[in-house]
Amino acid sequence: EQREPRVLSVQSHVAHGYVGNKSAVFPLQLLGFEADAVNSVQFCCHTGYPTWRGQVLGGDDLWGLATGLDANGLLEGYSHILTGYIGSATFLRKIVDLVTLVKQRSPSSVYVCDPVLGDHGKLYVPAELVEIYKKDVVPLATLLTPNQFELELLTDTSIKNESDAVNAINKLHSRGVEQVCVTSLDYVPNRIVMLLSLKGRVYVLELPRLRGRYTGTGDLTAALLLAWLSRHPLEPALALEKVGATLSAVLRRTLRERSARTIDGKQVPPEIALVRSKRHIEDPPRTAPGGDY
Ligand code: PLP
Ligand code: PXL
Repeated sequence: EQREPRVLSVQSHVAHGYVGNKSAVFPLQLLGFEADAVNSVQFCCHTGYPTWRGQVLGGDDLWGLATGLDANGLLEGYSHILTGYIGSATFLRKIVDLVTLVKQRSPSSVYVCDPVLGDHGKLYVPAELVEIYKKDVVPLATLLTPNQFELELLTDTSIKNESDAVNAINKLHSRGVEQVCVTSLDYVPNRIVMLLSLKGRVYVLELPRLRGRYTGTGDLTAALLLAWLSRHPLEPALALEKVGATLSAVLRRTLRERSARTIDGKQVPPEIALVRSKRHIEDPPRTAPGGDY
């Protein structure tokens, strides 16, 4: 019996824009996954805007939804659980319990953990989350998708080249994580390097670094990796290439068609052009796009 792929995605909700579940659910659905979304926070927009308001959910809120799903027998159908941005320590501690419970109910489920902590030297979650990730969350992950800064924090290392990155990745493998994908290494000028390490092999993908900064790309990357690694379990290089092709296409379209806005005196980067990129999500461009950045 072929099991329908079904993801439990626990991430942020924003009314406006594309981060967290808003950045992950649409691509997952386009790629054929049922996506059940649980929100870790509910904000008007992401935290890069001058004003952001809303609610940060706590552990009890998460546990209410989890036990409700379980009471209906609904934790049994998950092929994957995906977690991203989490805004409180109580919520993250309950994630440990939720992943453990999903693994009991769906023994073959895969846990994809995007350990969202910050970027480029800046934490954007409460500092106490770092230790909880390190000690309790990382060891549960099947696939972990840190950016460079998150990899450094989780392994207490400093990364200046590929060999540093591979050593850090191996520390994570030694803690039981089967698959690690570092989504944005910075050591090659004008490039974003992605490293995917699994089954004793390391796959490298380099993408041109685009002008400007975007938010939500890490969330999109984790969702795309989940989808393509699941669809091509024996061809990780192909999966990585498809992820990179879609990511580049989305960012190029964003750069071409949208510009930063000044809101209340603050520059806010454009939201990623996710909906308009529908075709490039369903069918990643075959040749790595080059040139016209
Ligand atoms: N820009 C590009 C081209 C990327 O591929 C990525 C990685 O997914 C990012 C930006 C975002 O990286 P980070 O996870 O550090 O936000
Ligand atoms: O993309 C990470 C992210 C997720 N969720 C919220 C955010 C951000 C980054 O700013 O603000 C609410």
